[in-house]
Amino acid sequence: MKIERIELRIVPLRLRERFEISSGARRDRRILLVAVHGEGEIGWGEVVAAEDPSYSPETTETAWHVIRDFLAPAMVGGDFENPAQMLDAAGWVRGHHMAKAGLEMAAWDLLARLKGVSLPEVIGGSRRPVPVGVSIGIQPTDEALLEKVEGYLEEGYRRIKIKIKPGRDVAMLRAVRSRFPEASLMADANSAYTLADAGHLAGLDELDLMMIEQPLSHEDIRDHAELQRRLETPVCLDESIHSVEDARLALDLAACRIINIKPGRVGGFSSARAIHDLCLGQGVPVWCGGMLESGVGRAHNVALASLPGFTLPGDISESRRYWDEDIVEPEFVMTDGTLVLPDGPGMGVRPRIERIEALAERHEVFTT
Ligand code: NPG
Repeated sequence: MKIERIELRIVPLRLRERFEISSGARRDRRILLVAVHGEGEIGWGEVVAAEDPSYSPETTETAWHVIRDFLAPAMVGGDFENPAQMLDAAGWVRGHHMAKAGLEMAAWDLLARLKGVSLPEVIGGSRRPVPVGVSIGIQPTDEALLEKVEGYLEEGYRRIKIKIKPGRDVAMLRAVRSRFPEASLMADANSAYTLADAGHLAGLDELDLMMIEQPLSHEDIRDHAELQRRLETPVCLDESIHSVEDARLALDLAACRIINIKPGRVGGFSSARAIHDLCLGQGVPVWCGGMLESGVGRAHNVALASLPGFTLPGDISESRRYWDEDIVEPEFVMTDGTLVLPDGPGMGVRPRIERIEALAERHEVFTT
């Protein structure tokens, strides 16, 4: 696989609704798209870093800098057997998983196109319908939340994730549970609590939640193990897991019973697959997280979620849950609570290049 040219674009897109989590709110995304050209085909990827460093230390701008100054120069002009080898060309670059993942996933899409197979197949999955869920940001009132939950259940989402923070947690979720006794519900705290809150969080145990995601610090694994001992509700780790080594430590310490795998957070499909394989071997369920992606990143997430260990619905909702108009065609439309990639080589959906070019606020091309 010869890498002849790498292109970066920032495409501003406005979410249909403001999305609030425990660390802050966002409405305007700056989607960082990667196009990797080689042997007459183009592979597409998305860097999922946010606009500010509130979820991860990476941002759109740090990713642009690291790709432009370090990653792209190490890769352009190279001839690689596979995307993992392409990443190795910049193996000395520490961290910056989201920047690396954007390139690596574009290279997987390129490889699939060159082989004439679908992206799910080339990474070890299959083109199957993937069950999906929806993530609801913190709402101004419980009534507004109940309305949202009802709407999404009617649309057919297979599970509902609700963002929580101190003061908007146990009582709020109790109201949701009593209105929707049968719904598959989970909570996501995005690191808003400490171990001192363990007694309070145990109040969730009567609500039959599928899990509580990342209750404690984004750097922590040890305290999560202590918290999991005190909770019946399964703990799921997200922010704390950056690599298969982190996942191994978390499972060895029983710090969680479920892992959220976001390919961007862990540095791409190769790393995501290693975590998936580890969890599958130990009977630990995984699901694919979301980062408010455009259709490009969504396609990669659907592909990843087709691996056999992804037994729980992911944060991979249909295009219209996020955007008035997506930047891929066809857009993602849910059928019976599932998404599937269209038939065809690579990620199946086509980036709408004219719209992308018209919207792009920055564009840079790297060649040899
Ligand atoms: O549907 O893509 C989606 C959003 C899923 O809740 C979601 N993402 O903490 O997992 C998260 C959260 C998030 C989104 C965090 C954007 C940071 C930025």
